[in-house]
Amino acid sequence: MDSVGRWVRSKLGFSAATPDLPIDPAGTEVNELLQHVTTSPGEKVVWVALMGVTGAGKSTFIKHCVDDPVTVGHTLRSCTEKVQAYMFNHKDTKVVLVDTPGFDDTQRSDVEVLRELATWLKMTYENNIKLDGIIYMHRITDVRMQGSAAKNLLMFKKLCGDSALSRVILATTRWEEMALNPMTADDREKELKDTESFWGFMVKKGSKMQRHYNNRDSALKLINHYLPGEGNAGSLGIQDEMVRDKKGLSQTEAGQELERDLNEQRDRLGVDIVYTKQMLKESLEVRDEESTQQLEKHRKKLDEQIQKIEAEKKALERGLEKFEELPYWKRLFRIWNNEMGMLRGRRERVIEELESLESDKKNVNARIEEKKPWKHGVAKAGVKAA
Ligand SMILES: Nc1nc2c(ncn2[C@@H]2O[C@H](COP(=O)(O)OP(=O)(O)O)[C@@H](O)[C@H]2O)c(=O)[nH]1
Ligand SMILES: [Mg+2]
Repeated sequence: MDSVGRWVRSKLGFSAATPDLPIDPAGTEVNELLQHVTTSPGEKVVWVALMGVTGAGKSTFIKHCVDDPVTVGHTLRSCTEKVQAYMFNHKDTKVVLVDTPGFDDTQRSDVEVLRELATWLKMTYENNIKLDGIIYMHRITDVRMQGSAAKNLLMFKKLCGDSALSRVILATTRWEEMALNPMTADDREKELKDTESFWGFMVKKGSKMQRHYNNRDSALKLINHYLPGEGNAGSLGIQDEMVRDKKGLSQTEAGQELERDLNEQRDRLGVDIVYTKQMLKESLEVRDEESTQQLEKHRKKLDEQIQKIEAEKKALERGLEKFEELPYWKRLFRIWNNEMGMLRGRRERVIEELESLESDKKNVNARIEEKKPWKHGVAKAGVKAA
């Protein structure tokens, strides 16, 4: 048996023939997070999630607050592949900012994004982590609420549910880009607020609107709404649905919305394929080879798209990944990956501790030096004699 195999056997004590991995490493991810966020007695922790379309400015916002660098997307590829938490200290409070992927990820389907988000939200909720706030970011430069902006907003509402809306801040970004058109920007902001299906409904339910000016002060001003973080934290709609009501992902409001969207896409493709087949039949009858070739190509493409949609629907139906149902190698990888994560975290903390001890040692040495009698003009001999 290779060394990895031996390691796993020794680690978990199962027989290689009938592997049985009893622990759920997804839980250890949250444990690791909690270890990082451990507080001394009396210290407060405030959890704030950032949501919104890719490019709205979530990672940049975090970068303004947290010293550790966050990858900031300068291209259309979305950078936040995973839900990621970042912590910083602000006014005697530990603030944890949670970066989330948008529902327009160029690398992943909406179903994958929802599964990722839902898994994180479920795990944290089960570990008693509640969100004090949710900041929804939107570019004031967006001319219309269409496409990915509209989809993200709709999904956000479905994830949140009504009861969390009082903890939501709707933040507009990129104001400096509207410096030459302040009236247009003001009009857009007003439209967001006055249109029921944009932000109107949420504002009525207690969400606040605030401009974010792309600097640290402005970011902290937003965070200040959630300080000191006593008793305001609560769950999101989807957390209640999954944990309290024990709904499967496809049964949640957000899951249903995605299913509706997938069905619509599939129906549209279905109509297209009927027309294409009809035209194909006609072009075959008149032996128009060029058109036949093109139509065949188009039909193949449609078939592929339909298959992709069907696969997404199945993934949604499967719901959250269950550890026990993962293939063997994936379970091993998860365990290894989490173990590595824990060890890296521990190493960081040990290094921090060592540095702090090193600095203590220096201070103590300096004080010893300082206290030596001859520093104060007392002769060594004199001290000996005494
Ligand atoms: N002008 C301007 N650019 C911004 C602002 N916020 C973010 N950006 C830029 O927009 C791009 C995407 O930002 P990012 O924070 O990665 O967006 P995310 O996908 O929401 O995390 C980056 O090039 C940022 O520098 C803002 O308030 N003003
Ligand atoms: Mg990002």
